[in-house]
Amino acid sequence: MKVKNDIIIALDLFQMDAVRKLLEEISGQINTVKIGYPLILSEGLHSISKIKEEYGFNIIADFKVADIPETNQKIADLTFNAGAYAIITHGFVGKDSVQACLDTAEEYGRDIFILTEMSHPGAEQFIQNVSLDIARMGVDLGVSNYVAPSTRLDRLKKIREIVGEGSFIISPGVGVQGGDPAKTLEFADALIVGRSIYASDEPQEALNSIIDSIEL
Ligand code: OMP
Repeated sequence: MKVKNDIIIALDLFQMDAVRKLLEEISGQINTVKIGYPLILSEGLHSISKIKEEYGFNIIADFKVADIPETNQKIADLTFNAGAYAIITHGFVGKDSVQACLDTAEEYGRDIFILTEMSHPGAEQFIQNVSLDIARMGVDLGVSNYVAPSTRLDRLKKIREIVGEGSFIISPGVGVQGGDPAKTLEFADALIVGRSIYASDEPQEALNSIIDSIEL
């Protein structure tokens, strides 16, 4: 997967009009977006197909899938059928649930990302205790894409060591949550950035300044 400028935009907006307004400004500098519950619950699953048709981006569906295998399979099937390039799945539910997403991805020739440790403070309460095991499970299952936090670089580094240089790590938490773009890219392959760009009065400038800070 090649992410242009190493930046994935999190489109946590409620309306396609707002998405289009944002993308009109920045679409030349990105090729990958992440779409999650805010847009899908507001505008429907077909927002994936619409954005794909209109912009040709790779779309990562952030559904943090965390159910029994049979339900995970249904969710993944709908998501890939809508045109998503990849789906983000939780790992704490165990290997059979992850395997269901992986099998469905393989049927479509697509990918999954396993969410290891989350970026918010509350992640220290529960998921941090098992996040390295989640990464190890992903390696055992042959998964090569992971989500890991930019807000705790020591943890991101450990997760990189477990999944290896050949795996692809995308990292949320840059900007508003406190993560540093350049330092994060010492361990991750691409950044997930939401509010720092879409909530800015000048999204293009906000994106440029992140790109500049990475290139320094
Ligand atoms: P900003 O904090 O606005 O840049 O957005 C971060 C994006 O990454 C949001 O879409 C979050 O839902 C998502 N995210 C996290 O912030 N932390 C995580 O641990 C995992 C994710 C994710 O799976 O994308």
